[in-house]
Amino acid sequence: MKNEKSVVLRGYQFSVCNRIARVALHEKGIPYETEEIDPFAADIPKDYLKRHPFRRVPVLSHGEFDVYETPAILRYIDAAFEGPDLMPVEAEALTRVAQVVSIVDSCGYRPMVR
Ligand SMILES: N[C@@H](CCC(=O)N[C@@H](CS)C(=O)NCC(=O)O)C(=O)O
Repeated sequence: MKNEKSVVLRGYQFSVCNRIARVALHEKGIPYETEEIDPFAADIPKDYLKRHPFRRVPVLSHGEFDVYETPAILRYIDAAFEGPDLMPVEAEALTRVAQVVSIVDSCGYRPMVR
């Protein structure tokens, strides 16, 4: 790791987005803590809603830095920490990754998850 600030992933055990962030953290070899947040609960903790005003999961915190939206979380994990690169550098491969992520976001999430 480039620095030793604590890493906390706040998410929901059944969330595919949370799982994606966990896979990225494991691939990079980043030690982290977790906090269970049920985004469907009526009583989501107020301090969580300061980190994610849209009441979704996950949120990654690294020291004082909070980020939500899974693609942004993955971008941060890849850029801020040492370890194997999560994204290819070659233009066509990088573009295919973006295409597949977009397809799954646009067309896969609802039928496969909801
Ligand atoms: N675009 C967001 C989507 C986050 C999202 O929708 N997460 C789901 C769990 S996978 C959630 O919190 N759902 C709660 C709800 O729909 O109220 C991201 O990429 O992180």
